[in-house]
Amino acid sequence: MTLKTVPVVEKIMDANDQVAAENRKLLDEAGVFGLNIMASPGSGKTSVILQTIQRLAPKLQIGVIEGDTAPVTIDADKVMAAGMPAVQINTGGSCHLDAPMLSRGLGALDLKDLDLLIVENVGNLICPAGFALGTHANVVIASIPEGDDKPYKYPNIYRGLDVIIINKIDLMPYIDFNMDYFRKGIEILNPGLTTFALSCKTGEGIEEWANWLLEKVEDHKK
Ligand SMILES: Nc1nc2c(ncn2[C@@H]2O[C@H](COP(=O)(O)OP(=O)(O)O)[C@@H](O)[C@H]2O)c(=O)[nH]1
Ligand SMILES: [Mg+2]
Repeated sequence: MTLKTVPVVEKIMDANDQVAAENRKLLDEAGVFGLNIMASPGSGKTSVILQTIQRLAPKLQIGVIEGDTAPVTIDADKVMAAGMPAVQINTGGSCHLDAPMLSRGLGALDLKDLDLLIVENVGNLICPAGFALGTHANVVIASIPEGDDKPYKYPNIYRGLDVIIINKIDLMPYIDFNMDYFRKGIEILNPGLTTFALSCKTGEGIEEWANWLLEKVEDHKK
C-alpha cells in the first residue's frame, strides 16, 4: 500500500511545480515581482498588505490575490477599498493555495499594468510550505501573540523563506515573548534570514520593510 501511495504524491507535486514554472514565466514576461505571504490566521497578513499598499502606492501598481477557504471577500474588499485590484480565490476548504489556483488568479488580473503581485496564502503554518506558486519570494509573518516557540514547532515553513516579518511588536509589553529565543529558532533553520520587526498598529518598522520590498521590485525590472 505504502509503495503505491508514494509515486502518486510525487506526481502531484511534479504537476504543481510545472504550473509554478509557468506562473513564474507569466510574471517575468509582464515584469511583475511576485510575493507569497504565509502565516497563521490573524497574524496580520492583510494588515501588512494594506500598510505596504499605503507606503508603496505612489510608486508601484500592486495587485493582490487573496486565498481563502470560504467564499468571503472580506480581505479582497479591503484591498480594493485601498485602491488596488484584488482577486479572491476560494480554495473550497483546502488549507493552502497551489500553483494551478494561482494560475487562475493571474488570469483574472491585468498583469501588464502591475509592478508587484502580493499573494495572501491561506492562514496556517503547515500546508502552504509544501506548494510552490511561482512567486519570486516567500515571506512568513509571525506575530507576538502567537508565541516565541513557533519556529521550533513548525520548522518546515521557515526553511524556504527569503524574509520574515515579526508583526505586532506594539504588544511586546503585554505578552511573554522572548525575542532572542524566537530569533535563535529562525537562525537554526534559516541562517542570516532578512528580518523585519514591525507594527501595523503604530507603523513602527513599516518603512524599512517597504523599502526592502521596493528594492526587490526595482531589481526585478532590470
Ligand atoms: N496590536 C496589533 N494588532 C494588529 C497588528 N497587525 C494586525 N493587527 C490586528 O490583528 C487582527 C488580524 O489582522 P489581519 O491583518 O486580518 O490578519 P490575517 O488574518 O493574517 O490577514 C486584526 O484585528 C488586526 O487589526 C499590529 O501590528 N498590532
Ligand atoms: Mg487576511
